[in-house]
Amino acid sequence: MPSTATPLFAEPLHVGLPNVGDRVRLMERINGALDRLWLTNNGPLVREFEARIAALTGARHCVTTCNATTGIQIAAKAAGIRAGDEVIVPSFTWVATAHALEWIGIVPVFCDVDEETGTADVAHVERLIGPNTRGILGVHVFGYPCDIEGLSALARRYGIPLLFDAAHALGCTYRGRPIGGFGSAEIFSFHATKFINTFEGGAIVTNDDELAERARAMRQQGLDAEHRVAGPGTVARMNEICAAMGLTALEAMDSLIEVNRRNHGHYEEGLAGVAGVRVRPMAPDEHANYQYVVIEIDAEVAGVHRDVVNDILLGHNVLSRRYFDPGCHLDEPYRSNTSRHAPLPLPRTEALTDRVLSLPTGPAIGPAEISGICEIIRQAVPAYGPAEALV
Ligand code: T4K
Repeated sequence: MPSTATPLFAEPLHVGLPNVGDRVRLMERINGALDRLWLTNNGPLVREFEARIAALTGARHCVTTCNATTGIQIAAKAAGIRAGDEVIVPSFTWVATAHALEWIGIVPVFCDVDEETGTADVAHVERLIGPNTRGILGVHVFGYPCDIEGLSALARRYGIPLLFDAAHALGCTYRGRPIGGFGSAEIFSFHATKFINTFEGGAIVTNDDELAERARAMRQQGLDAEHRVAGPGTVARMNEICAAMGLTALEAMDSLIEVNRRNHGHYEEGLAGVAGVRVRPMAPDEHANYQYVVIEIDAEVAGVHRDVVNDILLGHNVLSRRYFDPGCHLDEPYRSNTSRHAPLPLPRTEALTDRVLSLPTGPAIGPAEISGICEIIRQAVPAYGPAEALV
């Protein structure tokens, strides 16, 4: 940890502070659930939340879950992927993407990414397709949509399901269409740190009627609409309190995007001209939720490594996060068995993971805080030249 005598910020600035929305509305909804004494198992708030997410994404079905990790597992099973099958996933993601599969015996095989978008490199995905490949799981990392057209063409050619981990991508678009309606299914996260949160939660969104029906049964002990056991299942449903939070947060969605977009712009202005430092852009000509502000620090050009800047920020109470370093292929259990999980080196993932740093955003911070954070970064970069002391 750095030794900063006086931190610039007295209170910590977080990445991922929850967006709560109108607290009075939230409590009204929670009180309604308590009055009804209907707390879980497909209650009215969950059904309303599912309808809102389906409408927002333009997809026919939304099946909520207790989190996205379990959502990925259920979506994979509902798409017919079985234990022992291989699924190609990018290594540049939160480890949940890979662990969700590994935990149920599906083998994640890591592909490299396109450095500009951070998403799966379609050519590399194709090179990894082998006799045991039964699926592709793309990740719209930081809300940047995958090359959906390229991955869809591969999935069609090889006759395998295509899923998307859309944990970061609610409110984002691909070629003008909302994320949520692509591939066999897309999975959102509504964890507390996500753009729209339900304390904990997730959703499988799909246009496939049968996949939706299977997923709906699987998340509730395999019970079908007539309450008969139709197959194996687990318990992965969302409860009414979580849906109350989700509905309330959704009401604030437009203003959240506006705040995040403004903050993103302030960071771009504050770091403009700092050699070797850039704010990762959102996809051009698309809608984005701007939930993550991710900078890249090229150590050779900036004259300082990302980790040093991170330590300096932490010393000033700016709780930046190294999302996502290292790549999953270098995490246990995958790095011990690279011949199974990552048959090739992943040079672009490793270059990217060495540069990225997520910075605080959201309604809790504004231009003054961002200007302070940018000043800390500018002073940390020798290539930028000496600046006035902060403290
Ligand atoms: N796929 C992708 C691509 C994902 O990024 C994730 C989750 C998933 C799948 C799985 O989704 P879920 O199954 O969880 O629904 C955080 C989140 O916990 C994790 O959900 C998220 N990705 C990941 C990118 O970030 P951690 O371990 O870095 O941090 P955490 O949650 O302890 O706290 C992060 C920051 O947020 C801290 O500075 C404190 C602040 N915070 C956190 C919580 C929970 C708050 O201020 N309030 C809170 O309630 O993983």
